[in-house]
Amino acid sequence: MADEVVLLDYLISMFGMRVRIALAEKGVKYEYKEEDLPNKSPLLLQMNPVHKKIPVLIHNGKPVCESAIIVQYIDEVWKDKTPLLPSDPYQRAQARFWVDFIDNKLYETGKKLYSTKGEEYEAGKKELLEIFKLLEETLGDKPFYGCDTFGFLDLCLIAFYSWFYAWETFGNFKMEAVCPKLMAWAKRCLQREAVAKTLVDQKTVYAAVLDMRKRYGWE
Ligand SMILES: N[C@@H](CCC(=O)N[C@@H](CS)C(=O)NCC(=O)O)C(=O)O
Repeated sequence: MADEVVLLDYLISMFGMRVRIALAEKGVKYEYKEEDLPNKSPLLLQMNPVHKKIPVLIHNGKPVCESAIIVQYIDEVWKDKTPLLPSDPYQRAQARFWVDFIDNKLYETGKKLYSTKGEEYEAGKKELLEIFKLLEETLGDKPFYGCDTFGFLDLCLIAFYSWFYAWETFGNFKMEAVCPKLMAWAKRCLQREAVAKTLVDQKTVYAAVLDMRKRYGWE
């Protein structure tokens, strides 16, 4: 019986984009269902009752939640296609460590640039630039985090690329000046079809952030 794969998602979500890149890398066909996050569907509430967040992958009726866990699940289930996680246990642990770092730091820090003012904004901007410099240092002179090939950590980080323009604009800085090697890495990732066709245009994300600022009174 063919796999039934449904993805509950939200177009500009970096977490959702991770899952879409992984599905594209593996060539998995799926049904995409866009959520209206202020009015979550009964299906989302039923499938992710703990966090009530997208993305949720529903595989043959069973939900898998949390983007990094979903990407690892996809890698294990569709293992005949190019693997995403490193085969070496130590490299795998390292990749998971940095994805966890990104998950704990990047989204919340980036958010401060368009949702706060004054000291909080300044501290957020400083921290964001430090995070990018640290991520650049971690990459070193390798072409990808997965060494010679695009892998789990590359995938989980490049999904944030669509948000770079919004952060640069609200933070009044240029990624190219802060972390040129990281930007060269991003360009290499963008050469992959699965990445290029999945990432949402940066100006679309910026417009959505402007809209969010109005809606939540962050202006
Ligand atoms: N740690 C989660 C984060 C997912 C997340 O924050 N999703 C947001 C959209 S980007 C969401 O569903 N927000 C709805 C809400 O918080 O009510 C993951 O990696 O999947």
